Amino acid sequence: TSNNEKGRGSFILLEGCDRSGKTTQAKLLIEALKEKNQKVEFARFPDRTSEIGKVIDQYLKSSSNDRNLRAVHLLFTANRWELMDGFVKKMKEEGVTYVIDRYAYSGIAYSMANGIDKEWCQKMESGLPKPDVVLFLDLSVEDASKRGEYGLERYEKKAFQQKVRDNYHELIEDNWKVLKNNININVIDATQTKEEIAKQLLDISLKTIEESKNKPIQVI
Ligand code: 2DT
Repeated sequence: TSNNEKGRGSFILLEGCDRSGKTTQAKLLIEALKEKNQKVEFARFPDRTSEIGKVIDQYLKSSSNDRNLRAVHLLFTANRWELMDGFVKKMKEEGVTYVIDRYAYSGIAYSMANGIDKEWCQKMESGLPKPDVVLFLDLSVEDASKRGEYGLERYEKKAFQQKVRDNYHELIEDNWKVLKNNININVIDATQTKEEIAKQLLDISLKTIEESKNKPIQVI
């Protein structure tokens, strides 16, 4: 429940592979929601500014393979746990809606691509706040790679991205049943124009804000 007379804000999550347009669309969505007089803030995971985030940043930028990949998964997870309390407080007390770029589903899809089993990954995410809606920007690796060179970070390679995309699709197919509660997920065709995508995301987000304002925040 909420201390805010207008109800709580929503947790809107953007997910997808590298180059699927998440960051661009997050920015557009925030501008559009502000125009509709919504209180809205942007966040992203990993958040590289915290102490844990700095370690993650080093990992992503290095090419050495001497790290234990479960320990790496736990760093990303810890980064969510350390920040979500503050976000939930603002959603409840100030009615702020969060548009978040990546979360636990990136965590699971990328760690699975590193060979870690799905069930182990999901256990580490269990109990985190659940997004009110997931907007999955779906783009083939072929189309994504046409958007220009991948960057230089560790996971920005075609073969790895293909595994990540397959994992996302596996997770979507069982409706992320691997997670305790079903997820409200929308698969968005990311080959559409920027404007078409932005309009769909805005419509779904406004509906979500309306529907969740008087409902408690659930956990995954
Ligand atoms: P950005 O390019 O969006 O900064 O992401 N990743 C992300 C994981 O492996 N696990 C996670 O839990 C999260 C949130 C995806 C940097 C890379 O980090 C990956 C790409």
